[in-house]
Amino acid sequence: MLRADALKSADYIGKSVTIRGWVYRLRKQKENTFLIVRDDRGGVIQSVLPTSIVPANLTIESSVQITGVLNRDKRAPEGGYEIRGNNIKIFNIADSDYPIGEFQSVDLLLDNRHLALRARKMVAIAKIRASVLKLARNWFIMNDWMEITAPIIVKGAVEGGATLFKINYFGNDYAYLSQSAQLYLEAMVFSLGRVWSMTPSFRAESSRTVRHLSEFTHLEAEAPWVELEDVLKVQEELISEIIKNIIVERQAEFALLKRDISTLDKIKPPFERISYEKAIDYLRSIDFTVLDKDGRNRKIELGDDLNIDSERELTKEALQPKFIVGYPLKVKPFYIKEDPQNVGYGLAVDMLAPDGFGEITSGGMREDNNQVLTTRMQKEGLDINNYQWYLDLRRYGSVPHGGFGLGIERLIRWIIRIDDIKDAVLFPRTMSRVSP
Ligand code: AMO
Repeated sequence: MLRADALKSADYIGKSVTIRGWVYRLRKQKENTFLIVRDDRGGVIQSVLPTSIVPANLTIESSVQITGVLNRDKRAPEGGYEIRGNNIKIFNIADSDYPIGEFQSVDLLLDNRHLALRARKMVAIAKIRASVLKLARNWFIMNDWMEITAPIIVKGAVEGGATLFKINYFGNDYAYLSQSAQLYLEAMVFSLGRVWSMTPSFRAESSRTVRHLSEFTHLEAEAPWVELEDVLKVQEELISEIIKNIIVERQAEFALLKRDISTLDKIKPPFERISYEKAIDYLRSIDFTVLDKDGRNRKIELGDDLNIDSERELTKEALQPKFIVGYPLKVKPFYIKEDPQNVGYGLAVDMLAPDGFGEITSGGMREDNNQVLTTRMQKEGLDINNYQWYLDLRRYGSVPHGGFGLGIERLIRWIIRIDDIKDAVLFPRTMSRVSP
């Protein structure tokens, strides 16, 4: 059985066709009933049926199958095709109190996410998301990277203790939900070479922002015998390839979302690289201020981390993503390798998306000296006992290696220009939401 978009073709005019789906719009008149059906991929088509064969209690979101003759009628919404129905089969008459209407509060839509996801805007986002995942996977397959699956239940922090979700592990023991697969990817470069993974990562983010989720889809990659520049190249090629293909593959969805893709069209490697120090110089030149620990505003200075506001300043007029290279070690986790040419700074890089969207990836070269690693872990308050296996990686045949992590929802948020990251995921998890 064909879906709505495939049916809307000159080939089927005058022929008997059948469509299956849900009642999307319903207008009953004395003689005729106009019924728009939404199929199981969000496509819609109008049908007109004699009111006499339509059940009197038919409601929005009832599931139906309609058979009739396809007609071309310019007045028909959604493309000028219409099914002149002569048969309607009912699978389920929906309760008449369907909670989603045209104008609803954000909270009501989130409370009813399982239903709100049927909206055409949400279907379009879900399809773009599916394509992003597929295109990313394709890129890694085409470039001879090996996919691995790292554990979600882990014993150690990767991105600092503050955002760990602790879980009870069989009564006497505890574990955490993984913040990043990175340490496991590092373990696998010794036997599989270039490796990557796509797993959920969890962060107990206690701040409510438009770019933080407590559960997000994390694409991570790690490779042996690379230098920092190689890590940048992989990222810019991956991102450019995803964008080049998605604007073709999902043209209709971008149009439905009214997303102008002409700027995405221009995304091509190489992306600009600027040093962290230059970024701070620029921010100081425009008198950019940050909130100090004591709550006072002061001018940003060398050593400060970049935040959502400074990243916006750095990218608000950019057309391409930008790499910021060489962050101070003190704002990066224990595993980042110190730059031998620039003491106190790391071989670390973040990619910032244009138009003020900010950080979408983070990565770098990995520290391979166990003494240095141990000291830095202790400084972060981590229990070394949980990292002995990780230190083994440096004891037995360590090689220079590096990688990065990409937040899939951050990427989607930028590509579609979604204000709130919650709309880049089907069932968002945040500080205030774990259901539905
Ligand atoms: P980081 O913690 O910067 O680095 O995460 C990598 C990327 O993941 C995304 N991200 C998030 N997305 C949504 N909600 C969140 N709460 C969230 N936190 C992070 C961002 C970010 O750039 N292991 C390191 C990276 C590495 O060096 O390989 C890591 O996890 O897009």
